[in-house]
Amino acid sequence: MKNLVRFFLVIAVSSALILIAISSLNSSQGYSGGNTLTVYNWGDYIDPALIKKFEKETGIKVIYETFDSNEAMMTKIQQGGTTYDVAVPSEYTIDKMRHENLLIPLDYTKLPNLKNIDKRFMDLPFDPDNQYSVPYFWGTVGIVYNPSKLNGKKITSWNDLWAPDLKNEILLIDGAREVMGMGLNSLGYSLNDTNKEHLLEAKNKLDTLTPNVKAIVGDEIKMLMANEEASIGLVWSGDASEIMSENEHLDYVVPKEGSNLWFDNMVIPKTAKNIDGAQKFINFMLDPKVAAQNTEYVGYSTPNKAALKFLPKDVVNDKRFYPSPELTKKLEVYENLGKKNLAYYNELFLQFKMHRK
Ligand code: SPD
Repeated sequence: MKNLVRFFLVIAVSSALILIAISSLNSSQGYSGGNTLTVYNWGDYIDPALIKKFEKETGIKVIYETFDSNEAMMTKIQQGGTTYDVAVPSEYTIDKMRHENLLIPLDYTKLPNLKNIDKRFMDLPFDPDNQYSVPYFWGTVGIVYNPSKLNGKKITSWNDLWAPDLKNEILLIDGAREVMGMGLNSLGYSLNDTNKEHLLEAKNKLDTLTPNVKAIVGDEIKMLMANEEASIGLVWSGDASEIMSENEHLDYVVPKEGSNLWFDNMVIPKTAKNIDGAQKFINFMLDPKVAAQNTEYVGYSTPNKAALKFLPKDVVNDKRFYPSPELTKKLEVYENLGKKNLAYYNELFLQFKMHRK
């Protein structure tokens, strides 16, 4: 009998120890809830000092993870097994996420700083009434280039990139819609085209750009362009602004055929465990001084109107990065084209990447 009691005691103690081990493993892997908050953002997209400031002000510990594409971010959230409290998708992905019931509506009583956002960035078609998302950064897609390495030649058109003397001179950001978009725009098609023949035509045209493409890369495009490893880069405007602050020989242009106007917004995914903390974090990022500090650090354009007065005049007056509403009206915002069409864009982009090998 004594042995039986000892046996059950050993089982009970070991189970308790296993449970403690699992729970401490979870917290060390960044599972939020309680007094932690898990933020899932693009790489190089926040001033780390602001995370520290938020932690100090609120006593909430931030676990910070990054992604490099909307597709990767959304797949991770769909798969479950994560506890992201705040994420920062772009517009067409926000539309997808709200339709797939992956987002929690925001509580505006907890977001007083929302008043600081310029009204032109609110209530956009991908999230009517901003039920699920609030603006973080915005910008365009364009070409950063080095005129001194191009004999002073100016780049104005997507088609300039196909010049035979640009062999191995182009870096492309690793984004399916951005690269396919360049192919589509260069042919005069819309960035939201779903005509299969047009999409295939765009991919075939991209294949002919291959000799000029040095590499398809992620955030390292900034370092490579600033170090003059290539003379042309397909980039998001904020990356161009950061590259140009490192190397003043470079310039940025939105090609004359048109391009993409994009918006990255903060959301609370269904995976959230600390909704109150998420609202606090979003409200913190909307503070004008915080937004200005973040803008100076990251280099992207802020939608926070009240933050503009804390930023250098030459930054906010630079029409390449703060284009006028008249110009932005001529650009296209990516639409949520539906699962099948988006999968086709991704498949063609993958084929283009394989074609290079
Ligand atoms: N390194 C930060 C990159 C953020 C880019 N977001 C732009 C998305 C456009 N669809």
